[in-house]
Amino acid sequence: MTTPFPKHFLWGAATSAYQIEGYPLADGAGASIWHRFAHTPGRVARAETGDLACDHYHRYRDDVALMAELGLNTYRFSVAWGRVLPEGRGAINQRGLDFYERLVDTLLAHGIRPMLTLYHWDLPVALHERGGWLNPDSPHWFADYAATLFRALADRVPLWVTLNEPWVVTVPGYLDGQLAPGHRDLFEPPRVAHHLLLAHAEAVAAYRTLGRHQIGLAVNLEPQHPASSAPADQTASRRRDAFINRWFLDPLLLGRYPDELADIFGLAWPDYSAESLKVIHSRPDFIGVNYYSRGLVCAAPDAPPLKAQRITPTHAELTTMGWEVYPKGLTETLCWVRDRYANPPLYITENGAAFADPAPHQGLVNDPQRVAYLRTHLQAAATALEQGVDLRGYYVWSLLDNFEWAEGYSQRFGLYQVDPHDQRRWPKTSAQFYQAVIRSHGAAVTPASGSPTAAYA
Ligand code: GBH
Repeated sequence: MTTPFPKHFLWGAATSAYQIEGYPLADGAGASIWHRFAHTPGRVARAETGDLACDHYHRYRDDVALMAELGLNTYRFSVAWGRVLPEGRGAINQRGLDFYERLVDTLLAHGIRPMLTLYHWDLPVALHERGGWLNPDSPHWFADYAATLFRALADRVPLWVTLNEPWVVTVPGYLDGQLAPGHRDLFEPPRVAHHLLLAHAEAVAAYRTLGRHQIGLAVNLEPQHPASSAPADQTASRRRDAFINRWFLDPLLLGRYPDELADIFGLAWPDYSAESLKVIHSRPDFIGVNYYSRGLVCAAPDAPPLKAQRITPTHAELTTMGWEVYPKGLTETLCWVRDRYANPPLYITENGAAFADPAPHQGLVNDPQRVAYLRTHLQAAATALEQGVDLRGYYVWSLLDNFEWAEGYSQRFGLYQVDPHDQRRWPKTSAQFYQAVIRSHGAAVTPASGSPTAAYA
């Protein structure tokens, strides 16, 4: 069977440190803003925390064995900054660094290429107390931390991601207050965003002085569609597109922020120096796209600063996160990046869905909705490949059910079921499906016959 997936396509799964590791203070680690946030009453559903999570910190060998069983040839994980630098900067905590060295070596021993994310939202508290991402020194802190990891692991880790979803750090973190550090402020987000972009650019520059390449960042992208043909809804959807999809990629790849942002933030929008914008304007080696859904947008004059809001379509299939299942949007997003930003190499660094899975039956969790979600999104990726998108790999979010931030453990995205009170891992049918996809180099994405399960039965 023919497949549009190139021979050396990377087949992976993704996780992040605070969401799976557990024992966030073990072996001399410094606390992160997520540790603090989760331990603040009222912030996370049912007062759940990452204290135990999937105990991946101790069970990483078993988890790498699961990856090998799936047939993954790559795995995306993040490093907890505070395990390596408990104060965020200064003295290295060798025991923390050792964990990642062991993990990387175990992956390599199984032929699994590590993709290492330097920052997946867990800023050391010590740095937050110095202003965190609001401090103009924060880009240097990050670049120094990145350089520490490059020194230790650049010879063994071929793929690096600086930041995961700077938009989520900025907006839920500093504007809406839903995620750590939980600020609600209009003036902070534009400053945080600028420092994140500078942090990314400085880390990339440090990496390149080592003569290395394959460093990028991961952004959350979601096409924004107007809920009606009314001009007000169309304007609202364009504003939301600038706000979510172009806020970070435009300055990076085109050298300027979208005009809509100055309008959205009004007096809170800073007068950035041309010099700093020039530092930011730099092409990463690849863009990581995290895709989950689209936004259906209507005008909301009473909802500042965006004056636009997302509505939930009544007819559509929704995940338990309330996100519409919309595979076509993945093709649209990949083609949009290709056209707007001159065809950069791309990875789908996250794609997946939360559903209410049943308990395991005879050792297997039946999750037909996730199988369908993965199949249709992989088909959408195949369509993008056929249309000339330079897509190099795909990572399922996530390998394991894990700590889903403010939602705690209730939202389950894994290929393997994990109950935080009983650390056993149970495969889901989506794991079997993905294994068949990988084994067939993507051919099993398209069912061999009419039956939805025929391709991997
Ligand atoms: C990812 O972020 C994270 O990288 C990962 O850690 C997490 O576990 C995973 O997704 C699942 O949540 O209409 O304004 O509410 C998710 C990125 C960005 C997707 C915001 C949903 C909704 C925008 N999210 N988006 S809004």
